[in-house]
Amino acid sequence: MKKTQKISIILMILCIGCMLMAGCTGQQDTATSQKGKITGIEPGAGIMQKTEDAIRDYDLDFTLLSSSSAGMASELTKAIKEERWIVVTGWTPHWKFARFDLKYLDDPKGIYGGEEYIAALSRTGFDTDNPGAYEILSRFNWSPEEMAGVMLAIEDGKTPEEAAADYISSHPDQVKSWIGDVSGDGEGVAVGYVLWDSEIASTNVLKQVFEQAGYTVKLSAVDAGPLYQAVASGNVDCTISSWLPTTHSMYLEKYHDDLVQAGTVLRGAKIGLVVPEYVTIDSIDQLNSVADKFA
Ligand code: PBE
Repeated sequence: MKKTQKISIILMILCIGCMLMAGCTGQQDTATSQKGKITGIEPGAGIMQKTEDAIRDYDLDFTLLSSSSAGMASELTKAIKEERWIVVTGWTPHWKFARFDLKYLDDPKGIYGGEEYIAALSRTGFDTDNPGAYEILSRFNWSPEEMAGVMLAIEDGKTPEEAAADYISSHPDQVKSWIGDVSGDGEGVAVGYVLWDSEIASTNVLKQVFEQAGYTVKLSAVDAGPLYQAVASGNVDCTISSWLPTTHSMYLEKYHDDLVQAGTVLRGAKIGLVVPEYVTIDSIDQLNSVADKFA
């Protein structure tokens, strides 16, 4: 064989080898590009940042899609109708647990914390500027079931105002225990909140409690980051959209010097990754083995 022939044969073998390898990695690419999707909510929500941490710490082959609370809920509803696998950023209280059979995936690394509570936060100086309103804010508290009931009424078609008014008229003793002998005389209270289903429910109830006590209430809906900033800078008086100790740890770290924790609105809250019951895994660390089912 001539030297040139030998070289061309070697080149051919090399080429075939390369093509085979490319074919293989090509296949691998399709496998790894079948990344799973986690259906999320607004980027500023604490649960979104915790989910980025979970993707990193569990080394998940998943992408987090941002959406809105309402968008997440409608994706979940659609998937369940079609019995498709879906994993969403979920939290309790939420009407979805009354509507569907769902479960939290176990979180052995504890990224999402344990039991959460919802805090009432005020700007510094609100207690002395408006002691009556501060008193109501610090006494306002209810159970996860009570909050979920108002959320479900809204999901079933009532406006937040109607659902809050129904709640208030059917819980006169509880409302009396929040108001006590405070009387507002038309004084203004600026309340900030985020448009999460849970906070739409609670903030509308609080608004009507303040109004029943004689205050004039201005609600402002903003994202979580701007909300903490607004309370810390005194642009709003208070909020009951604060989930602690884990969900909003990043915001509390940043603003805690300029915020007052006025009270505890609710105990027994929770955040995490939520799937329908028919999804056959139970833990976040099993997600990678079925990533393609969530693609
Ligand atoms: N949530 C509802 C919020 C707090 C309330 C769980 C979506 C969050 O993740 O920041």
